[in-house]
Amino acid sequence: MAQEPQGRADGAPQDDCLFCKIVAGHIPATVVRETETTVAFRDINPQAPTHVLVIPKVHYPDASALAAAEPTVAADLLRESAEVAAEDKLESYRVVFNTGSGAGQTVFHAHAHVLGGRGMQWPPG
Ligand code: IU
Repeated sequence: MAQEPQGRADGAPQDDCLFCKIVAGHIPATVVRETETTVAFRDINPQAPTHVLVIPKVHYPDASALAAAEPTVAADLLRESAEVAAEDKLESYRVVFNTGSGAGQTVFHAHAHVLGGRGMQWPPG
């Protein structure tokens, strides 16, 4: 599991978590979809024409911790990723879960990156 600064993993909102603040509406974001369990918003530093983050409303430090604790919500992230891709009319797209700082994770609230609208390379950098 990725490091979690506050060490909690019960899904409760964290006062110092940027994405919890977006869920609460305390920080603005360009929200494209919202469900009972998830919020999807455009990344502020987009790496592709479509770059949307799909996050759970509950707080877990990464997608693996979310899947272990609340697997149906983890599945919701995948379902919503597909809906984001469909709304942006993407024929192909990439869903990324950076897990741990060594993999590039910088925000320790589970999130899926949905990237599309340009050609993709493999392997990723
Ligand atoms: P990462 O996988 O933890 O590195 O992804 C975090 C993403 O959150 C990253 O792509 C940032 O550009 C994005 N982000 C954002 O959309 N809004 C913010 O206020 C902040 C980061 I801070």
